[in-house]
Amino acid sequence: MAEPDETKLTRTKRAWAAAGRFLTGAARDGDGNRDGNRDGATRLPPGQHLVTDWPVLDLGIEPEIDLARFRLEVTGFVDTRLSLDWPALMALPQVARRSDIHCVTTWSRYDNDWQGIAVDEILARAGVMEIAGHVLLHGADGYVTNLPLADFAAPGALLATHWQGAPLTRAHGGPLRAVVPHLYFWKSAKWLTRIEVIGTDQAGFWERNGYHMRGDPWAEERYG
Ligand SMILES: Nc1nc2c(c(=O)[nH]1)N[C@H]1C(S)=C(S)[C@@H](COP(=O)(O)O)O[C@H]1N2
Ligand SMILES: [Mo]
Repeated sequence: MAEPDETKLTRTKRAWAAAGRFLTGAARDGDGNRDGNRDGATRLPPGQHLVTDWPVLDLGIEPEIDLARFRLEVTGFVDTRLSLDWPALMALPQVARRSDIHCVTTWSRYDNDWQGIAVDEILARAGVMEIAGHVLLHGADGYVTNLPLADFAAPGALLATHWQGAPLTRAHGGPLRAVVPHLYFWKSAKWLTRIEVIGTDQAGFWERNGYHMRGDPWAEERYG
């Protein structure tokens, strides 16, 4: 990273820390870790059952994304619009995170090992404006989902490229998907191509069709 970006990144992160921006408590997963993993007897949210396979759920269009043409756009209420190609994305710091999946259709899957890029790495590079409060995540299949910025930038969330050590398959949203493990899985957009930073909340696809605007599995925020 060039020096001006480093400076901006540092400045943005410091400003967020000072404002306690992503430490509101709103993104808590139940045990206060905000890592998407509740511990012990309460690890399984109410109304959920465990599975060991990984079901595929989407609207039926599974776009094939050529890495040579891949772009991740960051638009809306940001200081600098980003359009990152695959090498630019890979040049960002990579993280590994383990978390549980909770789907609103009642299945949960424990201990998913993800690799990818921490959300705040991306947001800090774009510079989120003061008026920003939410994001819309856009998938290449036309899917859209909304979530509060604080949930999207929570410590357990990432933009995932790998699952259990292997590149994400196309069916599971490869090459890049959001993973926001402390919310129901419909918030984790597959085939992620655009992060649109917005002010007040706007409903995405499922949210317009009766699903909850936030989707906290421990509060059973299934339907809105
Ligand atoms: N782009 C896109 N992302 C999406 C969806 C979709 O249809 N398109 N479905 C959502 C829903 S409802 C769920 S439960 C999860 C399923 O992810 P999986 O197929 O990897 O289990 O993806 C979410 N992300
Ligand atoms: Mo879902």
